[in-house]
Amino acid sequence: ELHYPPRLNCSAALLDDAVARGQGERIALHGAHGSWTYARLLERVDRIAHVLRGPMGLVPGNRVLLRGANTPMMAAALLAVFKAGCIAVPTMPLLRARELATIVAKAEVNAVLCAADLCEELDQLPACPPALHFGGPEAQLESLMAAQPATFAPCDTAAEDVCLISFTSGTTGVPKGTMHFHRDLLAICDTFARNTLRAGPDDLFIGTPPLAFTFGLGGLLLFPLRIGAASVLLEKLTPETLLQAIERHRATVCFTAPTFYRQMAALAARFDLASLKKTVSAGEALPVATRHAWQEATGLRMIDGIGATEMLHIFISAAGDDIRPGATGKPVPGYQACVLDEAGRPVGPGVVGRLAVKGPTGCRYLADERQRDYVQGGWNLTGDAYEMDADGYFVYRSRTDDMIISAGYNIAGPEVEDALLRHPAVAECGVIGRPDPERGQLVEAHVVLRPGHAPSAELTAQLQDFVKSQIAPYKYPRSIVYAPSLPRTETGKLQRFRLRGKETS
Ligand code: 3UK
Repeated sequence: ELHYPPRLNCSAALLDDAVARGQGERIALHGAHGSWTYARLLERVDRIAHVLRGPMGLVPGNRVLLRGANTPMMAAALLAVFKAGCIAVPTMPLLRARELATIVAKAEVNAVLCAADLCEELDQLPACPPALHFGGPEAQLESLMAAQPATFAPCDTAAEDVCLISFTSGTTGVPKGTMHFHRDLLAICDTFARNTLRAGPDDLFIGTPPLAFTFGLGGLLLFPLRIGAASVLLEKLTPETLLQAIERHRATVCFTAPTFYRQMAALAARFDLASLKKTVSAGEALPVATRHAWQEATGLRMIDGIGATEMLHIFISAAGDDIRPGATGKPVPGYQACVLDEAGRPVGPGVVGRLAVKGPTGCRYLADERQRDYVQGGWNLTGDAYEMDADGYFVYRSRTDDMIISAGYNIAGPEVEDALLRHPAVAECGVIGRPDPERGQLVEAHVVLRPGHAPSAELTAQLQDFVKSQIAPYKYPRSIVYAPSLPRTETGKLQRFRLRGKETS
């Protein structure tokens, strides 16, 4: 059971309380240009909060769009918006003007804080709310901050006041806004992070997910602050530069998506990764082949966890001895999950159905229609096809909409992908159903080869035979398309709709 006082400001609970406990001189954030102690971060947050409520003229409840890569300044801006009693609307750095315009309208944004290197797209908006830039040569925000008092009394918010409107990254293209309370930002620290991740004050967090994605907001900012630990915030990471950063900072806890772990596993031998203790994979399904490759390369057992923007963070996961390869895990303490049929009735173990989840952090859509269709009695339908095994472990099959139906068989693309990834020639792959006059849909694999391998008819036949030797033969990809790379979102998700849209011969 989680208990929070009825009046609660999450920023004060995370940061002011840490400094009051004597954490002030410990490092909170490492960035590319230096490190900030807890006291320094608090001071930055307080000055930004003053700018919001003073020169920017905002009042509690106003919505502030944030745009920036992972930097200490971006983290401070987020915490300042919460502290001022405003509502943060973080946006992914790669979003373009059109998507930003949708978010500005849907979330009724009142003001913008934007990293100087990302302001171009914003300048193209037909109606951009008042904006301040930070981190650049102009540094409008920083110069206003310098003139403000160094301490700000936290806005007296209710635990159930909205502090965050987060838009789903969307594998389908349409961004959906979800609302979260001050209480929720602490609740993810006190459920998944406390019970499953179990990190401590001497841990050093690192990873790729943007702070604008709740996977990153939790993993790289809220979780470390809640326990007095430190976090490394770096922009534009690649599998290679993330490995370098882990080695250089001696990071202990890493958050990223399966595709990054796959690529890191292939390079890991060149780095000293002995500092790493816990690695968390989320964003899309973790293939058993990737789990094994990572364990082989690092000796670490991956903590897989399914989370969603709607639920704020991870709600089914497993760590340590509870890990069962092939399963995501069990509901995180505090959450409930079940598998439902089309009519909304629970199905028994071993039957694939629609995943429903309920817990302290979900689920509130900005749009009422969505709330009506996807949330019933506090249960949220995530859009995932799952099955529960006899021991209560939840096994991912596919996104509900991505199940391939070929000649009457239901085939889950990720299962075929997992089989292909076990083949030494395959670096990345994505499996979709292509419309087919005879079979309804045809299983088609899009494959990126590892260096040293080239496409050929022989390789195609080899890969097909290989899949047939790993899983039921009817699931093998009748079509294989070779590609230099696969389309992914900023959050590491394969964009299957883009593979389906591709013309093939
Ligand atoms: C898929 C997974 C299988 C699944 C997220 C951790 O991904 C996050 O949020 P999004 O709203 O997407 C949610 C959807 O992504 N998914 C995520 N993790 C897994 N599928 N195994 C997994 N481990 O389809 C889910 O419905 O972008 C992840 C924390 C916070 C997040 N927002």
